[in-house]
Amino acid sequence: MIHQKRRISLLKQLDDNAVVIISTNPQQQRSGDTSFPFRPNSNFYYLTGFKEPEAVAVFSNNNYTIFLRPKDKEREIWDGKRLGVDDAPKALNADKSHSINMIQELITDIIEKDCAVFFDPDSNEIDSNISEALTNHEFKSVIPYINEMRLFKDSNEISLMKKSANISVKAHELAMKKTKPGLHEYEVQSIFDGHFIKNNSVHAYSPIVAGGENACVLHYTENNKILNDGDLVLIDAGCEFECYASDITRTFPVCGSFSRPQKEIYQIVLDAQIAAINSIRPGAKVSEPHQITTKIIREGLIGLGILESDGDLSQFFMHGTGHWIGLDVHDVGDYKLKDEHRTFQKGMVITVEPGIYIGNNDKINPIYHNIGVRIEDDVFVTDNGNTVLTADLIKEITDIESIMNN
Ligand SMILES: [Mn+2]
Repeated sequence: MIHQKRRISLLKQLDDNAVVIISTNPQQQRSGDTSFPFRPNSNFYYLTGFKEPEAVAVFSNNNYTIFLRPKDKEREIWDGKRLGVDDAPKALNADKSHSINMIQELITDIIEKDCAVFFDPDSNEIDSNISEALTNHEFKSVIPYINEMRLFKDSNEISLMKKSANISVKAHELAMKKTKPGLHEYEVQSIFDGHFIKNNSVHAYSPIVAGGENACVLHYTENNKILNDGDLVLIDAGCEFECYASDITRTFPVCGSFSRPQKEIYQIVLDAQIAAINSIRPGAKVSEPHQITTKIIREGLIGLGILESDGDLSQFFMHGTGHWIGLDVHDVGDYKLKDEHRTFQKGMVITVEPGIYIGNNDKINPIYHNIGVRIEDDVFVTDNGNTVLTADLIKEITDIESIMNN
């Protein structure tokens, strides 16, 4: 029912004669005859709830037709069961269903001549076949409308995101407890792999397990070095549960105790992160968290003599403070409306993830070298403020040291 509600609410925003065509992702080949695990297109899944590959949904104010793979006894023995054409209308709340192989022949019957066709311009080749059959129609992008809808999470989505967050929280907690000097980064990653699979989820993005200087490579995913005593480890990992992402970063000492310089840097990032989270409420500008983190991190680094008072902060903090999260880890939705930063509103979910990264910079006191810290949580905007979906995961220095040493 939730998907039908979304289709209706999308159509309400479009022309009366609108027809929406939206298709799912193709199966991606990995190597030889093996494929990557299939993940549906987020927009298609959002509007249909259907998880099989090779499907196209076509809907208007008076019809919802789904094209999908027909039943195939032999293929189903190899690849698994298919919903099939006969069972699709009931299962998906559609008026009609047809084999995907019929789409070119049938699409012109479904879409009348005077319809405005709303589609995803970035979608796959099924759509280009369709557009060839519909040369006389007006085409418009449906994406801005869907993006705006997806930005505001409904209660169904929030409960899935909470579940996703809980799984990731638990995995990070296990990693804190099990990390010790001498382990490889991938051995720590395997804690996440195992915990995610055990909870019917997958990684929402390539996990980062970065010891010491590797933390200063922002998208480090090799995860193949040894974790050394005295270093920090930065872990950016989150699962996807029922297609909903969580995104958490924690940084902690491999040996279980922060050194003084590590503490100093960590505390600045933590103070910045908490202050930024506290600024998130309906009506606040979405640019506010980043303004707060840059101010606190700048002052903190100046206080430690790492940054000069007019110095360039971007050498130590070179990324934004957060992003929308939902069906995609970097979720859709505009941050600006008419060139102006928009304000937070109930239902939005954003990450807050400031960081400080100090490599082997000759100009900086060596006690701070190879320290990379990022702390990230997922924040849901409520009526009066916010709820941190990942709040159960500790991040205070004393809490981290105590969980690691007990
Ligand atoms: Mn993130």
